Amino acid sequence: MAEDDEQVPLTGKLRDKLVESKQAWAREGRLLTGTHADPARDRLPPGQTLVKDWPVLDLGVQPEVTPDRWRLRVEGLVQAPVRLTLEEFMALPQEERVNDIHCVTQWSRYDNHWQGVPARDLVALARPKDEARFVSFTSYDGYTTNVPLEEFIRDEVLLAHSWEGAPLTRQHGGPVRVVLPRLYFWKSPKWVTRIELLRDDRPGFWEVRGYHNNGDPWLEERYG
Ligand SMILES: Nc1nc2c(c(=O)[nH]1)N[C@H]1C(S)=C(S)[C@@H](COP(=O)(O)O)O[C@H]1N2
Ligand SMILES: [Mo]
Repeated sequence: MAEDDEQVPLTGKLRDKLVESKQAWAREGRLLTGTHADPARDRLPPGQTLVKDWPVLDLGVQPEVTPDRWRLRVEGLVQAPVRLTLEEFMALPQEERVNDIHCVTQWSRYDNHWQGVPARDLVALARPKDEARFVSFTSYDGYTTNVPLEEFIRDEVLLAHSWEGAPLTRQHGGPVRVVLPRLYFWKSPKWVTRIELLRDDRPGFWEVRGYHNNGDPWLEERYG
C-alpha cells in the first residue's frame, strides 16, 4: 500500500533559528558543569533543573498523524519485519512505566506515568538477526535519532501512547512515541513510524549537529 511506503523527508518548515541556536549551544559547550553524578544516589543529573510542567520541544513541525494513517514498522536486520496499524499496536500486551525525563536543554521532570508496548516485545516480534547492533528511528516530521539496540531493549523503554492516563497529545508525539528515559530526551522520538535495526550506527538529526552520540545525562554527555 502506498501509505505504508510513505517517505518522511524533513519538511522545509523547520524552525531554522531554533536549530541554529541549539547547534551553537553544542559548539560552545553551553550548560556543561563538568561533573558526573551517580544515578544510584542522585536523582537529578548534573546541570539539570526540575520542572513541574512538561515543556514541548521539537523542530517546529508537529505532524497530524490521524489514527487510521499511523503505521509502525520494525525492519532492517530482522527475520520478520513488522508493520502495524494503530489498532494492531493497541492489541499487543500493554504495560505501564513510571520514570523521569531529562532534556539536554536542562529541564527534568519526575514521575511520568506512561502506558504502551515495551520496546523489547516489539523487537522480539521482529526477531533481530545476530548482526543487529544499532537502532535508527524515523518520525513523521522527518526527525531521526539513534541508540544501541541494547539501550532500546532495556526493560524501562516503551512505545508509549498514553501519559498520566490520557492519550498522548499531538504536541508530545501522539499517537505513539518512544520513551527511553535513561538517555537525554532527544533520544525519545515523537510521532515515531520506523524502527530500523542496523549493523552500523547511523547518527540522527541532533547527533550530526554537535550533540553526543550516546547522550547519558549522568555522564553529562550533552555534546560530542
Ligand atoms: N519526532 C521528533 N521527536 C523528537 C523531537 C523532534 O523534534 N521530533 N525532539 C526531541 C527533543 S530535542 C526532545 S527534548 C523531546 C521533547 O519531547 P516533548 O516535546 O514531549 O517534551 O522530543 C524529542 N523527540
Ligand atoms: Mo531536547
